[in-house]
Amino acid sequence: MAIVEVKVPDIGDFDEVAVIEVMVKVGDAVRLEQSLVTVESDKASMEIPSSAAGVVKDIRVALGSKVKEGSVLLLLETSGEAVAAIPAQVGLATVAPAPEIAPAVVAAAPAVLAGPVELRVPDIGDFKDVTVIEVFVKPGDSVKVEQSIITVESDKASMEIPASAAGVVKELKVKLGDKVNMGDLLAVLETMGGAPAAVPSAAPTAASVAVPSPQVGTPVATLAIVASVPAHLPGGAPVGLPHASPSVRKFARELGVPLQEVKGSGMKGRITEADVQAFTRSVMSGAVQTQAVAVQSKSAAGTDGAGLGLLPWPVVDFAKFGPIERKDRSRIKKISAANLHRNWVMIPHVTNHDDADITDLEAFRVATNKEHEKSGIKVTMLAFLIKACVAALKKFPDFNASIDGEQLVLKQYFHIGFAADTPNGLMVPVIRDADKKGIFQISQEMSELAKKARDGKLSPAEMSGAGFTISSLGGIGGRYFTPIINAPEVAILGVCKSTMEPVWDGKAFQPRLMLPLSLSWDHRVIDGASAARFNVYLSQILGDFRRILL
Ligand code: CAO
Repeated sequence: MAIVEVKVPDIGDFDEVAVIEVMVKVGDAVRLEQSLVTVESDKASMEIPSSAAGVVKDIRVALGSKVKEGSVLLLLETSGEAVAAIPAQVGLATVAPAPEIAPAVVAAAPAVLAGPVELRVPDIGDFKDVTVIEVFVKPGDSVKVEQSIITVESDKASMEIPASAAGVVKELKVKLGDKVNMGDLLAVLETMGGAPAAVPSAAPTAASVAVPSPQVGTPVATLAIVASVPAHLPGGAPVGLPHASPSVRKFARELGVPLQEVKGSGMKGRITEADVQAFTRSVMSGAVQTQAVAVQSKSAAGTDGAGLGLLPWPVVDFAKFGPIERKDRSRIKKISAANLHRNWVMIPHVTNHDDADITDLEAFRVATNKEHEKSGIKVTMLAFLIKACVAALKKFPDFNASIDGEQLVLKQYFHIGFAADTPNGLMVPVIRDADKKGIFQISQEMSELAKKARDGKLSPAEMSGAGFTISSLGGIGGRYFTPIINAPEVAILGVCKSTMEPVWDGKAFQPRLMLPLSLSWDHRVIDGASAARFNVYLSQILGDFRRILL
């Protein structure tokens, strides 16, 4: 076993190219020469293949990362023989240098005079008989210098050939499917006045980008710009880069169009700009849903993961490994699972943890219960937490809010949900208008609602309308956890078991009863500073309830 760094090979003059696709993830087994990432400049994209076979241990780049020759892409754990082909430290750099794509060469270009100018295929390295797969211009079109006029493609790569002069296309000498070679005439331009600001015909240019040859370890340059992977439709597993030119991909990115969902109408299923526009129109008209939207609207009970581009859920014959028993999941468990799944996937959760000193509050609670023993009402810590949260929600109204399209709905009522563990699963009854109720009333209502929940007798009305929820595991144990927000709420407080801890008072450690708090919040609405302030304020109130009156 050895760890090998896979690096960006010599990619010619392409400096600081962006990673636009990462095709593997940690744990994947990759073959020698398997494409790992796609990088893109403004004119070309290329897949970078693996220099060794092995298992991906660590990925060092992310979408959007800028890389250049020598940048480490990932770490592979290889078996001894797999690395034999290329020494780890060499990575992919055993390739010949490559020149950059240059504008189509102007043959016999007049220096200043207006008149016809021939655009020819520049030096495209070792590429012979490449196919014209896209023609961007037609007679009568005005073209600017550097504007792409055609795309050519070999079996491994495609590249756009830009114009070297500005002018009006007088004659087009190629059509889709033609095979072209260096020096072939592509078009004749009628230039204007002082044009062309041209590249001299003698300019030594080429259009190849170097990547390793299939003969790993042999230093020869071969072009491998764009993978020839056909476009695929929703439902199909993404298998690589959609078949489209860099400019079409750029166009799609600008519009936020998921190119892998666009069906290409060009040659060999190639996606054209018109396909991207047509896809956008169908999404806007509602005729087509993007996969992302489809996932959101699909029943959250879905477990196949395919809509998210994840691996399918593993299907295992558990009985193969030992005795098992199968039992149906309860209706409540299935409903809450579907809701929790949607909330976890759709809400960007963050959880802040803090501790509150409830030494005095707990002493007060115990004394109160003793004093009112005969009332039959047991005052709970959760009742105090509900009141403390109401005070914090008044001070930080964004926590008692919901997203509604472009707007934030700020609630002026204080209905607090609390998670109740029942034999059938999790339920969330709601204490309405908690701001208007005292600790006794809240404790009593909570105990009634919790009983109803356990007996399966809660009405839908008793479970709706909460603006904020508390999930208390204090009666069970644990330190901290990450509660899942109960949509459409934007925050939830998780509470665990309080414990006596030594707390430094500036002079000595004092035994204090500390309550662990875990506040999960929706980062679309709330930011970390507000969450920290909310927790601090809550802790202050729990530390000294008189603060509620301030
Ligand atoms: N720290 C230490 N002790 C605590 C405590 C805390 N934070 N909170 C409660 N306790 C103690 C209580 O004082 C009580 O002790 P006594 O019996 O000696 O008086 C004991 O723990 C049992 O309390 P409880 O949990 O039954 O009662 P509660 O009012 O605190 O909570 C309810 C009621 C309905 C919230 C609770 O029974 C429950 O169902 N909790 C689970 C919630 C849950 O499942 N959350 C996870 C959701 S995400 O999956």
